[in-house]
Amino acid sequence: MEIDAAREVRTTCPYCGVGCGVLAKIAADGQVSVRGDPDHPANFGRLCSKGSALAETIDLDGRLLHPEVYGRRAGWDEALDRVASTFSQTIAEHGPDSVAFYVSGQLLTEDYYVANKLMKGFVGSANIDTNSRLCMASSVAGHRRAFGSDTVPGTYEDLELADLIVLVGSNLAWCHPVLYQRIAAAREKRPEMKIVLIDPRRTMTADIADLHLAIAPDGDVALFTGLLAYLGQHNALDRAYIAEHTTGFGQALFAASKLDLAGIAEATSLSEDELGRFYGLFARTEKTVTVYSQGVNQSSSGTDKVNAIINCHLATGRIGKPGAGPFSVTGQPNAMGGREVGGMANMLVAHMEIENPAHRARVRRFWNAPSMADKPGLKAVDMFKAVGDGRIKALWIMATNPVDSMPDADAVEAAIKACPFVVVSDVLASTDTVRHAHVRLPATAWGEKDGTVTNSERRISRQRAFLPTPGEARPDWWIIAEVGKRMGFGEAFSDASPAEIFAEHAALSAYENDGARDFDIGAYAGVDVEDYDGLAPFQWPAPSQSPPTTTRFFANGNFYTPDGKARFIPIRPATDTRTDEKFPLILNTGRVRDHWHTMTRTGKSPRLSQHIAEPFVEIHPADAQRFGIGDADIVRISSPRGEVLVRALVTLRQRQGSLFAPMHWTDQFAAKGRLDALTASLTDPVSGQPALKHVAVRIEKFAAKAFGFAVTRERPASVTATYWAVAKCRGGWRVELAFADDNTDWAGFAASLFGAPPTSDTLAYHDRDAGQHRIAAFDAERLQGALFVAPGPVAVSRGWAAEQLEETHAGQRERFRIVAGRAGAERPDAGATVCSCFSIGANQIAAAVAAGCTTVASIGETLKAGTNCGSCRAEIRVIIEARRVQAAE
Ligand SMILES: Nc1nc2c(c(=O)[nH]1)N[C@H]1C(S)=C(S)[C@@H](COP(=O)(O)OP(=O)(O)OC[C@H]3O[C@@H](n4cnc5c(=O)[nH]c(N)nc54)[C@H](O)[C@@H]3O)O[C@H]1N2
Ligand SMILES: Nc1nc2c(c(=O)[nH]1)N[C@H]1C(S)=C(S)[C@@H](COP(=O)(O)OP(=O)(O)OC[C@H]3O[C@@H](n4cnc5c(=O)[nH]c(N)nc54)[C@H](O)[C@@H]3O)O[C@H]1N2
Ligand code: SF4
Ligand SMILES: [Mo]
Repeated sequence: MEIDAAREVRTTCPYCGVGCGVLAKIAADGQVSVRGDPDHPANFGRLCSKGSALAETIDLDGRLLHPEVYGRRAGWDEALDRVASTFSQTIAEHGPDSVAFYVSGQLLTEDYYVANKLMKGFVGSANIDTNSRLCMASSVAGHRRAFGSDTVPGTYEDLELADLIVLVGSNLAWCHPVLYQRIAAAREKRPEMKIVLIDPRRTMTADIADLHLAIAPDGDVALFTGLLAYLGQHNALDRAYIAEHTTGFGQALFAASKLDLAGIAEATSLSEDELGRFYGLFARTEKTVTVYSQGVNQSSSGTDKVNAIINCHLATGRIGKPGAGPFSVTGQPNAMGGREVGGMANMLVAHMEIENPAHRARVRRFWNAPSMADKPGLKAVDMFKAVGDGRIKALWIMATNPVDSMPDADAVEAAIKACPFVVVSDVLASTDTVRHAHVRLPATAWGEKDGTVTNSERRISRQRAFLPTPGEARPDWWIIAEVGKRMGFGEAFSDASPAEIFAEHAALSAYENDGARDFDIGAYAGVDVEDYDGLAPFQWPAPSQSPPTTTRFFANGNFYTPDGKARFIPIRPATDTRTDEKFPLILNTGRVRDHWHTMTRTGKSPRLSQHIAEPFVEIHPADAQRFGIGDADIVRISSPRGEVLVRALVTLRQRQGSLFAPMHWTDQFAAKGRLDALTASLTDPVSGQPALKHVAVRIEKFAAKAFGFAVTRERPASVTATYWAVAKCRGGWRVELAFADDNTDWAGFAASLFGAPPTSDTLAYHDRDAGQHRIAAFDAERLQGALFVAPGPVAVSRGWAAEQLEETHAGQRERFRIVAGRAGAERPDAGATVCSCFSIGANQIAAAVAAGCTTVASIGETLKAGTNCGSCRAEIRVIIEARRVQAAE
């Protein structure tokens, strides 16, 4: 496409479900810069660390730029014909359920719509499922059980209007940072606003909480059924709302009364006093919003957790009112859009139901579909089992990396490897999933493609292209439509642009609707290319007739059940012990501030890679002692399915008996960091969502003979160490290392790691008795690589070592300083990066505190830290607090 370089293009961030507006600009020299869109109603100009670093992630390094068929470059015609003919042939021989699509909440709505249409209306199977199964499925199921529809009742403004925000299983400070900042700003204006955090770990989000309940893993059902009983006992019910707009209250209350307060205290491992404080606060605060995320959804009781929460809101009539409601926040940029197009195997498009014959008939009419799916398809975990046992013979994966992100990931990888025909559409040439594809299809990436996404508050925004299309990459919707055409469905897949697809999607949402379905954007059914280009962010519902008077749902009932009433779901707390003698600890998994999922994007950014540069596990000091683990040791975590090697981080933020490890590291970035090799395919019985936060494991110290740390100019081609992890830094790469065996040839190892030209000068220091080795190689004045080896975790400053890659080293003195492994006295070690925007480390902040800065604002004035995106403000506050405690001791 033609790109107007002088213009700032209005688009939407491709990361989380907050859905922030972004202004992207290309300067005359081609340099791209981004800033928050001040006019976007999700962020009003703010961006978090990931959004701010978007320009660092759009280079073409590692991109898949041409179609490939069986490992060789092919033209689009050949690749598309091959996909279409193999799918058609498989369907002809084995029936429509022998093929499957596994798609993603990172597809745009238009891509998602076309994929779903092809599978459910034309292939005639519902075997299309999505990574949203791992993410939002329990919320969807809970909404449908209670409301008769998958409706998020509230809006972001409610978070600012609330007097009490309850955050359940959500690390908002790191995972929805701009929402967190909106709450922090609102609370600064209204300090009386209260925040309760319910999370087994003391996360950075605890920084803003008045009360942190370090709940036992999966204690949430007991906690919220207990709350319902408490509301009943303390006359805190909205009896009029219950009578007029709901059914089933009596049974729900009866079920909730199974445990007394002592029983709840035991099931949640919270004290009766803590419970009393939380319950009392909830009971007396009318304007309460309960925000929940993966600590709720990713559980074998996920749907019950959702309904236990919703029950409390229905019982108090706190739903769809300004400042009150249950609020499931979405993870991916288009998790919500995927739900609108019915992207899951048990849904139909436009919030219709696949089990409902009238709905199926309506969609068939609208699409003029030859073979509508007539039953739900396989949900993700079952889908990959069917791939593994040969029932699915052709699989197309789009915009997701299941070899890393599916539970029991080694089994998923084996299934993919065994599948006769695997197609992967991706933007990268090499991911842990792409490596197994028979056909690789190059998709256009963020900044190159056009479409829409829907955020957590049902707001639809445009993603707009501002970069030229690289190589032969094509948008996902085009790729899918071309395959549809080649399978013989030309007429149905003739839409020539995202605008046309969006108009069709909008028309279907209004088709025979008349207020019977929540999702209605009929007002946009007539958009043309020009309207679509200028489309401003809008919230649904947006029906074509009467414009809605409110963007919230259910304040006055009108639920999407046959009788218009909400359903209370009777929920009984149940206990479930997964640990045993062999696997005595519970592994909890999740995210870190500056990485996104399998690091395909954030791993490219030096700024984002510095905050946390290797896979780790958080362990409580008592557990560390029990299992003989020291801080910074390398540890092996094992489950019955697999193992990983990660760095131990001993911390009181972790609960005793539990571990926490992030999901981000893959074979591309670490020797053995694929966390989902450990997780189980145990799922919630209603939603099919896997229980990714509660896995029985054991931990042991990895007996390393030596530890190492290196910086290298080029990315190491291969690393012959038992443990390694690479992270991008400004001048090259940082490499963490540990070795199971004695090594005598450190010079040889260094040479293979650095890949330095033979002309380079090498400087080495060896103290064999002490097990200390340091080797640096220089090419002219530039450092090619430096390796530091020690018998224990290497104590060299990472930031300082990485900086040496960017400096010139003409004199022997500077070169020796590297081999000495010490920053010069005039250059104190900045410490671990806290503020990614300005590269400010923990030691610098601590020094500023020692020099008299006692607030986050004064740190900002002195160091600039925390003054751009603000994502690190919670961490800065923690450092200030820690210093204060030290000073007081
Ligand atoms: N930086 C960053 N942000 C992201 C993403 C990312 O990869 N990186 N991904 C996006 C996506 S797709 C998603 S889905 C969201 C996820 O956003 P979040 O759900 O906020 O993130 P998680 O870290 O997965 O898990 C949240 C918390 O649940 C807690 N938890 C675990 N078990 C329980 C439990 O039994 N009960 C309770 N109450 N809490 C529990 C964990 O300790 C963890 O702190 O983040 C989005 N934003
Ligand atoms: N243990 C554990 N596992 C988890 C979770 C957890 O908390 N714990 N969380 C789960 C959740 S909530 C989620 S959402 C998943 C996320 O897991 P994944 O979806 O597997 O993670 P991503 O790294 O986002 O993968 C996106 C892929 O799409 C590619 N891509 C990017 N843009 C485009 C595009 O425009 N078109 C195409 N075709 N490809 C593109 C990227 O290169 C990348 O390969 O992980 C789940 N797995
Ligand atoms: S909060 Fe951050 S990651 Fe999420 S949409 Fe906004 S800028 Fe992007
Ligand atoms: Mo997610």
